[in-house]
Amino acid sequence: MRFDILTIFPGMFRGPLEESILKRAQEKKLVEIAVHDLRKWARDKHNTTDDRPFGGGPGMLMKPEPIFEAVEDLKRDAPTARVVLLTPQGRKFSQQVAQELAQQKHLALVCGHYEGVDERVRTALVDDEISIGDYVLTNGALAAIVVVDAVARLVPGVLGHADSAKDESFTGGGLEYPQYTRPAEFRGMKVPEVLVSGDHAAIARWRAEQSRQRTRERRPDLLNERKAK
Ligand code: JBH
Repeated sequence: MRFDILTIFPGMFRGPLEESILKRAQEKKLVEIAVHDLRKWARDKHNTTDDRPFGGGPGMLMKPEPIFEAVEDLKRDAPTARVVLLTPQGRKFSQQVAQELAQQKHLALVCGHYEGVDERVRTALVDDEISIGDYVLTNGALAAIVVVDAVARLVPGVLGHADSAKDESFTGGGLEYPQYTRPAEFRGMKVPEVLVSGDHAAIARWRAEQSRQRTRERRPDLLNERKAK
């Protein structure tokens, strides 16, 4: 799967994509991630990518021309690419949306900045608008990193088998049960007896009950979500 990212802050992508699972996925050629500086498509000598809003008001908007021309260039190589704008006004990102995007061969992610993006980018260029949650970020770069991480790990071969099974349990709607590793006693805190009992049926029952209880206490919305599906 290929990701093309359009941003005026390419430096923000350097660390996160070069560590751990995403790094290995790229080395194995399962995932290709290209980060493009939108300023490359700017026309004037100052490489301007934003401008003041018509009608007045605070803040700056991203100009349409550099974004349109960048996406058109990308589409020459990948005509089927799905173009996604990261914006607080988009539909809310979730595991379900990640699974949907993971079906694509090619994603182009456009990172919005400042107070927003010229409306013609939404109406005439992008296929989809996504928000990673209801809080204010300074720009879409971190949102794009979140989307790349969540989608790339769903590409076949990126995770080991143990991890992919785990993903299904989250999609199933509940929170994870408590987990422990050695030592069996740490600063007076003991691992629950059942986990060291060797009784696998009892362990499975305990985990299911803990997961149910934790979900009911902390995320009752997840229980309702499962019913709604
Ligand atoms: C995306 O998902 C977002 N939530 C909050 N702020 C944003 C800013 C730019 C892009 C988001």
